[in-house]
Amino acid sequence: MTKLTLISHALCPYVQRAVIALKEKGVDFERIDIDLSQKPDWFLEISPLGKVPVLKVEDDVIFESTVIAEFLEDTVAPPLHPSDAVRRADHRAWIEFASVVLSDIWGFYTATNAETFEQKRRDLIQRFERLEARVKAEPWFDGGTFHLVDAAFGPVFRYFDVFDTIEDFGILAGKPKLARWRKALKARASVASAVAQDYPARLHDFILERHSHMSGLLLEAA
Ligand SMILES: N[C@@H](CCC(=O)N[C@@H](CS)C(=O)NCC(=O)O)C(=O)O
Repeated sequence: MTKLTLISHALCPYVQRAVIALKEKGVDFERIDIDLSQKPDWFLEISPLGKVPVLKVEDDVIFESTVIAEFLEDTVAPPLHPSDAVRRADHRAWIEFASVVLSDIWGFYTATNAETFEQKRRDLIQRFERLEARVKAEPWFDGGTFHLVDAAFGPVFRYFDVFDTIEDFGILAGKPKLARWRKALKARASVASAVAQDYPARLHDFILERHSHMSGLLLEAA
C-alpha cells in the first residue's frame, strides 16, 4: 500500500477538496494539520508555494488541490470526472470558477469597509447567478452522479452555513437549484467529514481576527 499523507489546515477550502476526493475514492490517508501562521520548517522545505494542501505520496510531493485531485483521478477508481472529453473540460472549467468564488469569498469577509464589503457582496451575487444557470442540481452539479466539481463546491457552500449565523446577506437568495445542491452537499458524508466538528467556531474566530467589516457584524450578532 502506498502511504499518502495530506498536509492540511483546519479551515482551508482547498484542503477540503482533496479530502473529499480521497474519501470519495475510499483511499486511506493520514492528515496532518499545520499552523499556517507559523509554518514548520519541514513544511516550507516540501511546499514550493508555502501553501496547503500538499499530498505526500511516499517521498514524492504533489502540491495544488486541483493537481492532487487529478492525480487521484489518474490513479484510483471510481472516476470522478465525466468520460466525455467536452463534459470533462467543462467540469474542470467550473472547478476553476469555484476557485474564483473562493477568492471572492475571502475578499467579502476580509473587506475592511462597508463600500468594499457591498461591492464584494454584489460580485458574489453575480457569480452565483451564473452558477444557478449552469447547475442541474439533481441533486449534483451535473445530475445524478457526484463528480470532482461537486467536491470543489462543497467548501464554498460551507462558508454560508457560518455567514448565515451572522446575517442573511441575500447572496444565495432566489436560487432554488443552488439551494437544493447545497443541501445535498451538506448531507454527503465525504463533504460533511472533510472538516472537524469545531469548524464553525474556528471560522468565527478566524473572521474576528481579520478585524474586517464582517468581524464587526459578527460582534453585533453575538
Ligand atoms: N491554488 C492553491 C490554493 C491553496 C491555498 O491558497 N492555501 C492557503 C490556505 S486555504 C494557504 O496555504 N495559504 C498560506 C499562504 O499563502 O501563506 C490550491 O488550489 O491548492
